[in-house]
Amino acid sequence: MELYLDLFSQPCRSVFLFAKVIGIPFEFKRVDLSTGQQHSEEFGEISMIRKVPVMKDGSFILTESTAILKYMVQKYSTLVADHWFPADLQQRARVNEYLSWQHMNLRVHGSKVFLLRTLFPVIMGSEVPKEKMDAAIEDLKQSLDLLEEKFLQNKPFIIGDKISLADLVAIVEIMQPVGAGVDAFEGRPKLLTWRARVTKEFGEKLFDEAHKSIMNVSSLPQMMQNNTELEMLKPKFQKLFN
Ligand SMILES: N[C@@H](CCC(=O)N[C@@H](CS)C(=O)NCC(=O)O)C(=O)O
Repeated sequence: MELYLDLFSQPCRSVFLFAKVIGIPFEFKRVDLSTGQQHSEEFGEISMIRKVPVMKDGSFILTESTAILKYMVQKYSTLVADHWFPADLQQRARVNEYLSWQHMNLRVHGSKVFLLRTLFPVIMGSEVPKEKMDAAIEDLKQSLDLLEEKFLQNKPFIIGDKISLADLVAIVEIMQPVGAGVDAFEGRPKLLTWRARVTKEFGEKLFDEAHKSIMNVSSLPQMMQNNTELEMLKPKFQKLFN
């Protein structure tokens, strides 16, 4: 199995961490988003969506992190403990509920804060307007409130006593604004202890390996300077933050 990844990307980290913690053998194929490798002819042959992660298993190519995670659960069912994606109807539905919710909520809101803090000034050539940053932080706060109050409640993990794909997908998204210097856990003791529990499931070493690049994200604008990718991002940023 080949996994096309860039660990700056949250969905890539979820796929990477899951494969590693379960012990699924794979070849790491780096797609460097900072230099725009997703636009290369070679990657275009792998995925016309031009986003990572992508999984290639023999001649079978799959995009979308949550589809890839579920594929790995089924393909390696003998290795994957049930709690990751429970067979129980309602427990599985809870995981799917979170996976569906997060795309347009925690993911979008955490990503916006991340992009404003890291790339907006270098791409747009100006400081982030205060009202835009305030609005993005407020959206993120609302998503984190929902993660705590609706999904986590007073349970150790989102579906109960054990970790599932939902916790994995949640933590990688929260680490994106954290990497950009916004402490999403501040004033949230419940979320902080949950983070410690989730990290422990993967082991500090593996968790840190996956998050090394995002925790050193301050070097990203410099890496991208004089890079054609910056110009390509400008219209996207104009649309996203108009
Ligand atoms: N819904 C997709 C999202 C994939 C995605 O947005 N990937 C981003 C990195 S986080 C990407 O490859 N962006 C490259 C681009 O937009 O040019 C998933 O869950 O896999």
